[in-house]
Amino acid sequence: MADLISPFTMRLDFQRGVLDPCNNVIERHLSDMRGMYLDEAATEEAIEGGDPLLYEVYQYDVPFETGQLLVVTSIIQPGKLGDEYYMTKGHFHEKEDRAEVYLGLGGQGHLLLETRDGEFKALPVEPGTVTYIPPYWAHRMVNTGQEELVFFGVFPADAGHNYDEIEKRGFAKVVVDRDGEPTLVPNPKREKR
Ligand code: S6P
Ligand code: ZN
Repeated sequence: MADLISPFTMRLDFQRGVLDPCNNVIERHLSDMRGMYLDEAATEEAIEGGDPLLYEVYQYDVPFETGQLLVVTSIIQPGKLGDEYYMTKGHFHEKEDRAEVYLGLGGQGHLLLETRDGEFKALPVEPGTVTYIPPYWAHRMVNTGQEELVFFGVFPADAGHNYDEIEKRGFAKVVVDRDGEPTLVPNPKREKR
């Protein structure tokens, strides 16, 4: 049984993606993602040069239990490390049979999705796209545009996050700038396996 909590409301700033009020704001800097971008020399140099903020997450926490939902917005900065676009860490849900919905609010991006069976998909994200992330699909958002990529999400509060595997091996493909065009290329880390 889920806890009985009171209904509540909050405001979403459609431009910036900020939720107000919000009781859990997470900031991820490049130093939180060591080893996740292909260009390790560029990563270290950028960390030493000020450790840029890559993305923020505004999550309204309710009890992390079956039956509750978490409401969340993410704001990814525009930019690249080497030729790889800024992105989220990416994760499987800890309870892998938990789905999620994303609504694009601002900017341009690709949502990378993959299963343990080796299925891979990249879906475009822009204002107005609603993406259904089914159970069992790991997901990572990549900002391929010149502006902040802002998106809203809802997911079961008991889903949890498993970052470990993605941290080690990434997704099957990475999104890189090739002559100014976002391009999906095979992840060399996977090919070494
Ligand atoms: C949670 C949902 C998003 C991400 C956020 C940051 O299940 O998918 O709120 O947490 O976009 O990504 P990540 O991979 O660092 O958690
Ligand atoms: Zn998720």
